[in-house]
Amino acid sequence: MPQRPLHHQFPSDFVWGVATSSFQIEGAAHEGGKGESIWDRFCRQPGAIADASNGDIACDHFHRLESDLDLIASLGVNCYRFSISWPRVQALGHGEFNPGGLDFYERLVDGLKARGIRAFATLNHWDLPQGLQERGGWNDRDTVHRFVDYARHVQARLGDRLDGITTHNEPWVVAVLGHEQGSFAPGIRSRRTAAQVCHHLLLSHGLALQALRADGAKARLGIVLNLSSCVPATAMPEDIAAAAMADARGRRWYADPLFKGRYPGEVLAELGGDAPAVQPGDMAAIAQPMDYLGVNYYTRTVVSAGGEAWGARERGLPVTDMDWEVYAPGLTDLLVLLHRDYPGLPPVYVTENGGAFKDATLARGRVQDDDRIAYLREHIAAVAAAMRQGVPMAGYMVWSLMDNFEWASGYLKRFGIVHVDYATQKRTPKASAEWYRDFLTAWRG
Ligand code: GBH
Repeated sequence: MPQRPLHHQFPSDFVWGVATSSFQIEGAAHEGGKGESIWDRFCRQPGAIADASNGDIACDHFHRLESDLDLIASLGVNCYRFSISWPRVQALGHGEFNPGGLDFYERLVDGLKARGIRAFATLNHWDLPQGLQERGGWNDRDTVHRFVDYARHVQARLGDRLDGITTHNEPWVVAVLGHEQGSFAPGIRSRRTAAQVCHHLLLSHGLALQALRADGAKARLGIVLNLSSCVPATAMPEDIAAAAMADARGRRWYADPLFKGRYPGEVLAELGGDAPAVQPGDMAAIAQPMDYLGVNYYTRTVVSAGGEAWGARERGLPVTDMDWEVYAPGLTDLLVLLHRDYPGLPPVYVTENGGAFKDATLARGRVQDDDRIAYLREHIAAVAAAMRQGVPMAGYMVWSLMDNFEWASGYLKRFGIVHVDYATQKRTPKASAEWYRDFLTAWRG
């Protein structure tokens, strides 16, 4: 059956955005009373960041707010997803809130409103105050309560103007990359710590939702998970079982507590003595009803019982500059799976989707990133396909507005639809930005 043009497959109230995070773009790492974050600290660890860079300047967004707001508006999006730097708001993560710590974000939110753009704020996109890390960080249960205080402080100032508040971005990354593999801040390597950190992240999400609602929340409240569709490498029963286990560890470990109030038993069994300490009432707190679920999707995961011997590139599959496979049907599969597994699933936003591509070269003032355009078009079509299968899709946001600090990859990987020349901080919309703008113009009709 022939489909209508892609832009006609989305309702008029669909949310279209671009996304960023504080540490990756703001810079101004030591200004206005901002405290140190665990990422500021981690970047100083030799070998932690591929190009030995840091977030001190990044995209200098903190000093370029007005022109960056105009840049966002020029794309024709109706939503901007950003994150708030906790140590900018409360230097140590405990004690005094920084006077003026939210001024920058108030200017940002007001600037979005003035341009008719929805504001989706994430409270924790990984840049925990170092002052809390010194007290045990996310492994310490007290951090849960510090997070709730911080969330309430943000809502008290900005809640009347925010359309969405996301508690955490990708708890899997914080737990597993930050505390089990140690490749991200704070660089800890302990499966037991990772499991406890994960529980505290989820608990702080639930308790924050309760507190924000008790305070009269106006914004929609939710969480953002990084999810992937897990497929077995072959039809062998061992590979099928391994894929199911990978799905349990990466998806259900997060979504089951949120939507069913329990951790998947097979993962608890696998963790054994490393399973998190859970207090009475924790699981009910985690399972607060949410106004939306945010899903970050980049690639699928091919799983074999013997572990992944071959990467996607070696298998000859199309990959991005991160070596992540380009596989748009995986997004449809994932969304349909979520809808099937969790009856009453709230509206779903794809809160991040995009790719790093080798497009650093500006030829005659242009970046012709056709691979990124194809990636975005295919994945937007995958969202439409999920919608046709009944998944309650509410929005789609491109990662990222502009090239930025790509965590352990430093500035070597470029995810932006806008090119950033770091020497001059000049922003140049890539062909993909023009494509997105034209697509949105057509959608608006
Ligand atoms: C997001 O993390 C972050 O929210 C964002 O800040 C970041 O800039 C962006 O993605 C791009 O990295 O290693 O082949 O198995 C995404 C993290 C990416 C982690 C995909 C799991 C699996 C790919 N996830 N990754 S692979």
